[in-house]
Amino acid sequence: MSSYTCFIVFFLFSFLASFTVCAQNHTYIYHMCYERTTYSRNSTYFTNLRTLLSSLSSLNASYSTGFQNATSGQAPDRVTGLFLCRGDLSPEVCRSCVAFSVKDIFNRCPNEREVVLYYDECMLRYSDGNILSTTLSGGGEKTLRNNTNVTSSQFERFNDVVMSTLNQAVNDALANPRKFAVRKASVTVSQTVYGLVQCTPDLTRGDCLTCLQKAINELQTDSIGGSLLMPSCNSRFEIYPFYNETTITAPPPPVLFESLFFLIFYLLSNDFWKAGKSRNSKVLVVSIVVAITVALLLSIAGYCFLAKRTKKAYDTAPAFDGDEIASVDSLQLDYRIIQAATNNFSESNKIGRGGFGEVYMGTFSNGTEVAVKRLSKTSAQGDAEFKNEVLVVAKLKHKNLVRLLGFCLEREERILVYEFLPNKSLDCFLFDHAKKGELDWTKRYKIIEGTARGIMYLHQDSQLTIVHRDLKASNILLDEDINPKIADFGMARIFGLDQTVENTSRIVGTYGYMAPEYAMQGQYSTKSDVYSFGVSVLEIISGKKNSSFYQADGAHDLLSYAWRLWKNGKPLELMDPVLVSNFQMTEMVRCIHIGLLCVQEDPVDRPTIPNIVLMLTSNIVTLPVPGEPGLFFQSRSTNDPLDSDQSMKSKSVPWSVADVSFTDLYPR
Ligand SMILES: *[C@@H]1O[C@H](CO)[C@@H](O)[C@H](O)[C@H]1NC(C)=O
Ligand SMILES: *[C@@H]1O[C@H](CO)[C@@H](O)[C@H](O)[C@H]1NC(C)=O
Ligand SMILES: *[C@@H]1O[C@H](CO)[C@@H](O)[C@H](O)[C@H]1NC(C)=O
Ligand SMILES: *[C@@H]1O[C@H](CO)[C@@H](O)[C@H](O)[C@H]1NC(C)=O
Ligand SMILES: *[C@@H]1O[C@H](CO)[C@@H](O)[C@H](O)[C@H]1NC(C)=O
Ligand SMILES: *[C@@H]1O[C@H](CO)[C@@H](O)[C@H](O)[C@H]1NC(C)=O
Ligand SMILES: *[C@@H]1O[C@H](CO)[C@@H](O)[C@H](O)[C@H]1NC(C)=O
Ligand SMILES: *[C@@H]1O[C@H](CO)[C@@H](O)[C@H](O)[C@H]1NC(C)=O
Ligand SMILES: *[C@@H]1O[C@H](CO)[C@@H](O)[C@H](O)[C@H]1NC(C)=O
Ligand SMILES: CC(=O)N[C@H]1CO[C@H](CO)[C@@H](O)[C@@H]1O
Ligand SMILES: CC(=O)N[C@H]1CO[C@H](CO)[C@@H](O)[C@@H]1O
Ligand SMILES: CC(=O)N[C@H]1CO[C@H](CO)[C@@H](O)[C@@H]1O
Repeated sequence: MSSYTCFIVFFLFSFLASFTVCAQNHTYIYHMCYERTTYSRNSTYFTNLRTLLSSLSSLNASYSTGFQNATSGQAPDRVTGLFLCRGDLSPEVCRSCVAFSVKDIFNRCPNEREVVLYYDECMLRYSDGNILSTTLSGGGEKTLRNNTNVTSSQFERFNDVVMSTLNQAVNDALANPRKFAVRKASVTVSQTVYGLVQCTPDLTRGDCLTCLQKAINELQTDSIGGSLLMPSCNSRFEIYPFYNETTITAPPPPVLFESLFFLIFYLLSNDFWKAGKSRNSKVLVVSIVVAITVALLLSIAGYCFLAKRTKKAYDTAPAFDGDEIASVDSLQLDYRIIQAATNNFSESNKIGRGGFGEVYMGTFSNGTEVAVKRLSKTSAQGDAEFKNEVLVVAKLKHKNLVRLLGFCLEREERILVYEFLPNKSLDCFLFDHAKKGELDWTKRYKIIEGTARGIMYLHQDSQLTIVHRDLKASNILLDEDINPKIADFGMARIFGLDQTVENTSRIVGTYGYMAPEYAMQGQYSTKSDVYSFGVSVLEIISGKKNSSFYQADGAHDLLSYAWRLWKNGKPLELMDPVLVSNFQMTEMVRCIHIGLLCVQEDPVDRPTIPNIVLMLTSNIVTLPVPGEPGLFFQSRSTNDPLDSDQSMKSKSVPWSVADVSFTDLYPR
């Protein structure tokens, strides 16, 4: 009997061991032995350290939150320690990683009083100083980068998407008690970046923000993947899903496991063998139970294997599925239909002219009214890319965006078909003496808020991070209920301009709305849109166009004028006189305040659009004090602002892409 039992035990053990390898394979990344002071094996510090490590890993509840801190002993031999598991991992993986690193830490740094050890799945740290609720660590950072560089033509766009994805993740993480968030966004139709940020949850929101800001700004985004590990926080981006996107894992119910093991132990115990029945039938029972267990373990091992395979398959899956290809075709319209709808692009149907071509009003034979934009024939890209980008833009659906309904690609013609809005654009109301009275303060406030929401969708919620690059009053259309709808977004993509942003001669924006760094250096980011939004807000409040502004006061432009009034404590003098009889003072002052924050010279000082939406909808958020607006200086004698290259003063703007789009709600 005993040899039989031994065999079963041995079998089960070897099997369990092979299974645990599947679950417990932790990727070592880096460790830092600070090498300041050491302890000896028979010191109090060593005893305290052992106590600390065992108490850190013994609290089962902490594995579900992925974080635990503990202290042991009294100063000067006091040890403080913590672990942090990557936020997407299950408690089981976390537990196994912590157990693994608790053993490993003695091999890595045998006698050091302060150590940090990173695995892909978890971080373990201890020190003789205080390491809780502080970001001061004096080192222990590790930057990793992928060996594959981003191609230079993609660099700007890639960098922009990575930065804004991580910044959005930071906002999410600050709102999460676990101080963890992941985000993904598309760079192109077929390429997605995945980002992750995490702080140790003992940090305050402000400390977490400071730490992540550093972790993001020091990331190297010239390669297709990278991470920055720090003792208090970390950031990472890749072009494949390195975190568990959905917790699709359905672990076998633990109850089943426990009862199986109980059964086995009972069967192997003496009670069972002493009880009645024949020996053979007992052996049979044991065999059956063992067989079931083995089958179960095999299926789990198989699952582990398959899960890995499935992940690989997902990585290389084509970007389009059948439905999406079908939808490209359903968007394509026949040239003759468009020709008929617009009376062969007649002058009488022409309703406007934008930066990319002329706009006509069209009526299909079934009565549907549309706006038809006929692109001028200088587009830089091929038909396939054009279709791709149209599809991307057509997928953006939001109540504050003008819908793209279809396109036409025929005989050298590239045409975009949009929903038609009969009430024209905001500038037709705002800057028209007869019509501006129709926009009372309630409506103007609604327009400001709706515009912010539309831009927020472009920057964030569409998962694509589209920078509008030409936001202005004439691109804000109004529907029958005076809801704002943003037009002309995604044009840089459709026109194939994204890769040529360094080239200032191809800048797509409108002077007067353009952020200084964009106008002068061709650098754009979501913060350039924030600047344009700020100019629009000040225009909506004042009813004055920036570009046609003249004030005897010495202020040459709307922004300086608004700033001067603000500084002198008279912000309400900015108000459009037609609003005087009926307005909400706190709302208006808040809007002026937000407008001024948006036009700060340094993009870092401008709030993000999600924060602007928060500021507009909640009075609880305290706004930072604005500084003097950043201006794109331009000679006022120039009549046509678009023809003014030589008039740009080469004023240097201290700015780096990595600094961009940070929330400044929290003091550093
Ligand atoms: C861990 O996984 C890697 C690759 O997945 C493999 O090469 C390595 O042998 C594994 N280590 C152990 C201990 O199983
Ligand atoms: C242990 O401590 C004693 C004194 O308390 C010391 O003499 C001895 O060298 C220590 N042993 C080791 C291995 O450090
Ligand atoms: C934690 O779980 C392990 C195994 O599940 C168990 O042996 C241990 O007693 C538990 N510890 C505590 C403190 O509940
Ligand atoms: C996903 O979760 C499972 C268990 O929850 C874990 O074994 C696996 O390592 C995770 N995958 C990644 C990529 O983290
Ligand atoms: C680099 O990125 C590729 C593709 O995302 C990935 O397969 C590879 O493992 C990465 N290499 C390193 C060293 O991170
Ligand atoms: C990638 O870029 C880094 C610096 O940005 C450079 O040192 C390295 O040689 C480049 N690698 C390749 C393969 O081009
Ligand atoms: C449409 O107008 C163009 C010139 O603008 C003209 O050459 C063409 O014949 C017209 N087509 C029809 C069907 O009227
Ligand atoms: C009207 O006709 C156009 C062009 O044929 C088509 O795309 C659209 O779906 C039609 N609308 C309705 C409401 O049938
Ligand atoms: C910028 O664009 C213009 C016109 O498209 C082109 O002639 C010029 O060479 C470009 N300059 C650079 C530096 O790419
Ligand atoms: C600073 C900090 O997070 N301290 C925590 C350490 O862990 C104990 C529980 O073990 C918490 O009560 C503390 O708040
Ligand atoms: C100025 C203008 O055209 N206003 C119109 C906006 O739309 C509503 C509803 O269609 C009309 O009633 C307004 O006259
Ligand atoms: C911010 C901005 O570009 N303001 C412009 C407003 O219009 C005046 C006059 O045209 C310009 O000098 C400003 O640069």
